[in-house]
Amino acid sequence: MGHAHKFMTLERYINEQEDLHPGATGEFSALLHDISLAAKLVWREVSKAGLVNVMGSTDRMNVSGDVVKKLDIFADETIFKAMDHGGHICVMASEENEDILHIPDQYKAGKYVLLYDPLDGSSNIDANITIGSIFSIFKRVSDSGKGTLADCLQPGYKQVAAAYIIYGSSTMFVYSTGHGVHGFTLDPSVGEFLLSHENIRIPAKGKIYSLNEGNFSNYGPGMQKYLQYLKESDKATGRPYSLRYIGTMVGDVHRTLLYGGIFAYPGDSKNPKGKLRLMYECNPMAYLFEQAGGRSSDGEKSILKIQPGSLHERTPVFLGSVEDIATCEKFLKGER
Ligand code: AHM
Ligand code: MG
Repeated sequence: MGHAHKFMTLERYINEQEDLHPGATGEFSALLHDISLAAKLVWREVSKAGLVNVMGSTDRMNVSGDVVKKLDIFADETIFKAMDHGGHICVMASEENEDILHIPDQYKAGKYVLLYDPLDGSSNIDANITIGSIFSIFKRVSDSGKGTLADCLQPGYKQVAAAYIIYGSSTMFVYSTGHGVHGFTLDPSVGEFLLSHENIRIPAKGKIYSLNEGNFSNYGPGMQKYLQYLKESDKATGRPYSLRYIGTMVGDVHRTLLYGGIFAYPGDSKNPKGKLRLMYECNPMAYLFEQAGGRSSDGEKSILKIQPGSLHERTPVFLGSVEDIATCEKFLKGER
């Protein structure tokens, strides 16, 4: 036999983590289990995305005669339905919906709050390029009963967990509950997420940058100078950097977390706050980066310090290795 190897399912990992917290009621673990079920349900549809027109359905009906929903709407509804009846959540909010989402009256409201981006990178679906789902979890601040908008509008440092699913060449579940960042890869033949990346640590410095550089002419002078800098040749500082950009935040961020470097969606003259949403995209990813020993920034401070004013607000965002974010911030502040 080769090296000793034990299979660790996501389910078992979550339960063993719970045992480390003597006071735990199991509510939180149940919530995480439900997210992993939601992930599998969405993955099942995502993996068939290209078949919609093959299975004999010009009018967007599938073989069983159901009207086929757009995948992002399907993901949105599936995640809501997977999470609404566990008794652990009091309110949800999703990138696809204007207002907060209440738990149906017949179900118990719990102590957690869930915000999610059901299908990130949806413009990439038809080209069979990596997409993802993103989750942010808070504890409620209201006392009891139905959750409120105030429960949702908490700064990112108050998160108690964050996760993303990447539907890539493999499907992975990456999450943190404040004790490191752990990655699980789906074995589709058994339908289980298996521990593949325990305690992910982002390198202190990378050599890849990732952003939509097509917006270059709209960037401010600091950002432009930084990008010029990354492209200059200098052995000592590992330049030029390589550029990689998928255009799915989950994909670009996942690579950055594993390899290091910087992912950015800066503000520009057309969109001063950039494109990405604080509550569904930036907060959960910032939490994961900081948990993995990396940094998040809005250009000046940690993303996690932003006090949100509304559900769908956007923020410039920089995520990556400690050294790379520090260098970027210096350029943005005009110090270099
Ligand atoms: P979406 O939630 O509508 O898919 O948009 C978010 C996506 C991110 O995944 C990605 O980082 C960004 O938008 C790409 O934007 P752009 O096409 O401007 O580069
Ligand atoms: Mg998105």
